[in-house]
Amino acid sequence: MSRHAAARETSQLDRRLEALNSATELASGVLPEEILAGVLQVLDRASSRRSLSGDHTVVGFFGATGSGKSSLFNAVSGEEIATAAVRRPTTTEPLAGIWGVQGSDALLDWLEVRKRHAAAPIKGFADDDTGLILLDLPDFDSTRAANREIVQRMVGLVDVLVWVLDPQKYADAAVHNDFLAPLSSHGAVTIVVLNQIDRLPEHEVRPVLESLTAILARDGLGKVQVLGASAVLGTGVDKVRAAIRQVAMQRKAMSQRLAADVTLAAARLAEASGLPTGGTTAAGGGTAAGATAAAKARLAGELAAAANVPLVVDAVARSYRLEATRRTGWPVTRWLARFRPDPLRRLNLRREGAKPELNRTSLPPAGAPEQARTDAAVREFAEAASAGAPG
Ligand SMILES: Nc1nc2c(ncn2[C@@H]2O[C@H](COP(=O)(O)OP(=O)(O)O)[C@@H](O)[C@H]2O)c(=O)[nH]1
Ligand SMILES: [Mg+2]
Repeated sequence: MSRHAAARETSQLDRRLEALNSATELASGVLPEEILAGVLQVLDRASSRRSLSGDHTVVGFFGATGSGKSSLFNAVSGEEIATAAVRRPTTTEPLAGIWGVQGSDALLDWLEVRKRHAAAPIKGFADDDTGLILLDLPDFDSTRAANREIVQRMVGLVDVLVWVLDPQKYADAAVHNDFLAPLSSHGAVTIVVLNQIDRLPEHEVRPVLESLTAILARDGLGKVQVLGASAVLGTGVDKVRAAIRQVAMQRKAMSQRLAADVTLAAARLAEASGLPTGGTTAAGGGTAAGATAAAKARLAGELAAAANVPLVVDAVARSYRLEATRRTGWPVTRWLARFRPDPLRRLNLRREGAKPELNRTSLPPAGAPEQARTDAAVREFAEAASAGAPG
């Protein structure tokens, strides 16, 4: 991605965060507290993450107990950084493998990752300026609540989510219902790995990958990358590495993740406020019908009537006819016309040398009916013009 495109993406994220902030302010006191708290958390996280290193991409390995997160973390890193466990206890604390150590401390402090390992450069994958941070994480289905909490928090913080599944448990409801489907808006920063493919008979690898792809499509992650791998044999590990490398090198995962958070938060706000979600009307995207020519004409007509314009028009017409008769008519009618009062003069609208600021017209003043008629006309116009716009 060019520097230019990256800047554009950043300013677009700026605008969306600002809009989400305004929406939250408008909704304060109107929508339920817990919805607003969730959105504020998104805004808060976004500003924290953006104030920290934008040159680092944080990639977390998530999955069920024994799926092979630690083993895959090691295989991708090319080092035995993490302890993969044949027996329990397993990973209880996040562990970071870092390429490009400079400037990642504050970011890791914010992530609350204490165990940090400066990893050796891997040719063609990551060297000192890749700015890549891999995180080995506890199991999302851990029996320890503290571990599950860490995972929940990390799911909300990392830039890229790598889900490590295995052939036994890849279809388990827990991972799909609790994590993948709710984060379907995060497809651009999600990679799914089916690990332990060495445990499957070769002819079953493809059907299982296809079945997993189909389940992910139902989660709303139809476009996500699905890779088969064996952390133990090393099969497919290059592809996992390449996928991670590509995301890190583009330097836009952070913005994409935060953008996905904004999308999700905006959808929740829209849902809570009873607006249709999805499609163009979600998140304030509705288009007002606008002021049609017919509505404008109706409004003008009503305002004119309330301001006595027809009365004046009528008086002008009659005055003109009278004047014409006086000047050009048959002498008898011309003579009679002299005794007819000028309708305009009667309205006090035709006094020679009249000063408008001193002389009031004799038009009837606007009373309650005219006021009501004006109000109704303006209301009707506003309603017609804003039809279809979100609340
Ligand atoms: N056959 C096979 N075993 C694996 C694979 N990956 C991990 N394992 C084994 O599965 C067990 C759990 O692995 P670990 O990496 O600790 O899983 P974690 O709990 O997800 O971190 C260990 O005994 C690993 O050796 C794999 O790709 N194939
Ligand atoms: Mg582990």
